[in-house]
Amino acid sequence: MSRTVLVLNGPNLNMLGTREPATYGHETLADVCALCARTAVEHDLVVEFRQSNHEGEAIDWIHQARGRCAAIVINPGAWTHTSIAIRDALTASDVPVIEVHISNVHARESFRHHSYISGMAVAVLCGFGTHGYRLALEHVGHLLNKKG
Ligand code: CA2
Repeated sequence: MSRTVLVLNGPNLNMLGTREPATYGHETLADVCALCARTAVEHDLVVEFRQSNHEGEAIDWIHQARGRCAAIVINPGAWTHTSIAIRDALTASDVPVIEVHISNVHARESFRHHSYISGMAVAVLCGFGTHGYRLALEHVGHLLNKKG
């Protein structure tokens, strides 16, 4: 059984740690990648860490996870609130999805309150900062260990 997890980050998340520290903290995306790599080792997972500003590229990566990845951990960034295409790709992948947001989107502007992804995700984490990525991967480990 695969223990590979696609950790996919959407648009502008490459800017993490460079602006808006009050909302997103000081850690860079490279720091988040390192956090995911450490967590993967602890839970015997293999992480493929990716970021794209291009929706079609992200959709291709999601399609490629089908039949290959045990889970997709996704911070869809602003696509959360706009993209039926990302949701459809995630559904078509037939891979369990955990949605992660660094900030608490429900405490922010009303346009961030709706997610096209949450309705098809097995779990949603928001407001835990970058620690949310660790929590998501720990949950993947837990789910896989349960399956045996
Ligand atoms: O809280 C999150 O993780 C979000 O997914 C981040 C998205 C936002 O559109 C969602 O509503 C919530 C934005 C990502 C942009 O990240 C930046 C980080 C630093 C500087 C500029 C952008």
